[in-house]
Order: sequence, then C-alpha cells, then structure tokens
Amino acid sequence: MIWNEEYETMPRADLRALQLERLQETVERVYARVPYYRQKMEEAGVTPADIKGLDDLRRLPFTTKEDLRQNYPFGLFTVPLDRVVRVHASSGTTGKPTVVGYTKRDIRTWAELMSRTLAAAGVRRGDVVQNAYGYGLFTGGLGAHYGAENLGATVVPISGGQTKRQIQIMRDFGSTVLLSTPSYALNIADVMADLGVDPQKDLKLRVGVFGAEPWSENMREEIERRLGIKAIDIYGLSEVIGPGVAAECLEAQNGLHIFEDHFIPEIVDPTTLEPVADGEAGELVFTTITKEAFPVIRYRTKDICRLITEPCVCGRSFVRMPKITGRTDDMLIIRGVNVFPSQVEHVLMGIKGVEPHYQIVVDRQGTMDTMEVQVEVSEAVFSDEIKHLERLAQQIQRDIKDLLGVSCTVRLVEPKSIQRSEGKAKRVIDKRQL
Ligand code: DLL
Repeated sequence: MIWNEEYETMPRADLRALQLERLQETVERVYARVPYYRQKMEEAGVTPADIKGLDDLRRLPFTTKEDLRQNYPFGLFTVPLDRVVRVHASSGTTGKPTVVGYTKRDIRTWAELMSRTLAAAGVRRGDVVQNAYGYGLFTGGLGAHYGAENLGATVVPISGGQTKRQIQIMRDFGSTVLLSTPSYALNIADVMADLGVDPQKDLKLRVGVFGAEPWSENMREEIERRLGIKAIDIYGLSEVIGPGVAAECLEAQNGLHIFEDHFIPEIVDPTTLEPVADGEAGELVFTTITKEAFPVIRYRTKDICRLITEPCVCGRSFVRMPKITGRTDDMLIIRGVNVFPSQVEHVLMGIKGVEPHYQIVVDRQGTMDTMEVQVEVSEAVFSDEIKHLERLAQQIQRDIKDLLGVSCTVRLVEPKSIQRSEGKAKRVIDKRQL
C-alpha cells in the first residue's frame, strides 16, 4: 500500500522542482545559522545564491562523521536547544558518539516516513507490530514506534532481547509483524526451534521489516523460510534521520525506494569524490532537505551502493537502491586484497549444512595478515565423520579463494557457539587493531 500517493508517486519533473526549492531553503538555513557550515562554504567559494539548480549541489562541501565529532554534541544544530524535543546518538566503534536532534516537526516527518516504510511492507491498521528494535539512544526503536502508531497499527514496544519472552508475547498477542535486525530475527528463529514453536501453526506472523545492518539475499531466504514470512529490507542512518530513509516495497522486493522528497542521494567515487557514471556503485551521500534541527549537507555515509532509476511496478516514482554491499570502513584489507564481510556471507550461505552464524577473525602473524572464518554447521553435520567436516571446510576455503582471491582458514564450529545478536551483529574481529 502507498501511504502518501501525492508524494510517493509524484512525477519526476515535479519532484525535482520540489527538491530544488527545499534544497535552497536548507542551504540558506545552515549558512545563516551554523558557523561551521558557513565557514566550509566560504572555503569552497560557494554561497546559497549559487544554488540555482540541482546540479549545483555538487558545489557544496561534503560533511563527514569527523565533522559531527568536532562539533560534539550540539554544534551543528540549526535551532536553539529549547526547540529540540528529542536527541539520539550512535556510538560507532571509535571516539565520541554522534548526536542528532529533532524538532517537533522533525518528529512528525520521521513518523510519516516510517509510516510510508511500514505501509510499503504491507503493514496496515489492525496489524500487531512487535517492535524488537532497541529503544533508547539508537534510532531504531523509537523511530519505528512513532511510524507504526501514526499508521494506526497496534504497537508492542518490546525492544530487543529477552528472546523467550519475545516468542511468548508473539504467540499470546498474535503479533503479525516483526521489526528487528535481520540477525536478531534469525536468533529468534533458533530459539523458536529449541522451544518447539512452529511459526506456521503457532504464530500469526506475516511480515518482517528488517534493517540496521547488512544482510544478503541468501539470508533473506533463510529468514523467510524459517519464520514463514515475507522479509522486507529497510535502510536508514542516524545522521540522516534514522530508519525511514529508504524502504523496499512488498510488490517488488527489489531495491529500496529512497524518500527523495526529503533526502537527495548521490553516489560518488570514495577516493576522488567525483560523481560516478549512472548506475555505477560508489559511496552513498545524502543531503536532507526538510529537516529543521539537524540538516546535513552531502553527508558521506561510507555505505557502498548504486542507484536504480528504472520505474518500479509498485508505482512509486522514487529511485531505488539495491542492498548495501558493504561499507568503505568495514572493508578488510587482507594481504592487499579488499574483502567485504558480505562477500564471505554470500559464499557461506550458498553451502548446504552451513548455518547463518559466522564471524571473521583477522590477525597478523609477523608481517602476514591472517583471516579465519568461523562458521557454525548444523547438528547433523557437526556429528558427522571428521573427514566429512574436513572436506566441507576445504570446500568453503576454496569457494572463498575463488570468489575473493584470498586464502583463509575455516573453522567449523558447534551449533550455538557463536555469540547471538540482539541488535546489530558483530561479524568481524580485527585483532590487528588491538
Ligand atoms: O541503523 C537506523 C536503522 C534502524 C535502519 C532500524 C533500519 C532499521 P545507525 O545506527 O546510525 O542507524 O546505523 C546506520 O547501518 O550507515 C548502514 O551501514 C547500516 N544499515 C542500516 N540499514 C541497513 C540495511 C540505523 N538495510 C548504518 N542494509 C548505515 C545494510 C544498513 N546496512
């Protein structure tokens, strides 16, 4: 279902006109109110009056996580604190968290975008939405919560964790929709199997709306099969708004529609920072054009993606982004070869007997990088003869070498030995940095 026909199916020419008008307002606003933006624009030799068309966006300086850190905590807000009704923060792996703020209007915008997101996944009034995204400084819980309420669904604000209780509630309340990270959804599926709960018979779950971390198509199939649901991918990041930046539609399940009436996407080459050719992959960059408290100009997400401009069967006119293939900063360089955890996942999920729980451990011996892939195998495989296990490990090793061009060791581990996630899964342990 389309939540907001007027905007979501707007003809492209009208959309572009709206984007330009909103972009101009945003640029004027940050220039007038945030000394940091003004200084960066002055250094780049550009003023708000220079933004005459959408192509002029390229003249504006980029914003990075480092810029946000330097202005910690509230330095990039464009309104006084007494107009900010909510803050969220993302911890990241190093340094200070990045802090983001919302006015009342921003909260309304966010709820509208999350209503669109959920409607695109087929969620409607009357659905019981089990919201297992974490509540707190993380944007997932509250972001999804307001959107689901605004849509008129019945929200169960359970947050992440306490998996047995999740399943009990799912059963007792007749939850029809699950919101969580994909890795937590699989964790829930495992615990259900242990408890002897059969989703088809015992539950009313129909659809899952998953995001906040990368997941492969194979992982999607696994979740759909084990929970007996449709699994929809949603994307967002705190700096831009939280969840509600882009969402897949149930009709096509093929690429996430970017809500372009609020965010302008660009794809740039991460080294030259020049735009890539149409349809090519690069770093995803966003400019927010309706946010009040915390607009961002050309924010570098570090996510690697491309844009699909062909129209979608669902009727939305927004461009789509396929699944994120990796991040510029979780790219591992193993003996000079670029390796993305998602590529390893792709190999693993294609092999029978291998479970969707894995971790990549990178280390250094002398001057040599080493990579060990630890992956769980099914109970049946684990209790198989040792020579079968060895053969399986060798097959995985070979497939990884063929696809990625890098040798690694493979350790098949017992079912349930890799730590389960309740939010974002930790896939890589890089001991070289310790
Ligand atoms: O993860 C917001 C969110 C909450 C999105 C719930 C979807 C659902 P951050 O914690 O700031 O915000 O992390 C943002 O997570 O730059 C991506 O690298 C990654 N990410 C988010 N969604 C996806 C996805 C939330 N669908 C960072 N696929 C982003 C792949 C994703 N990566």
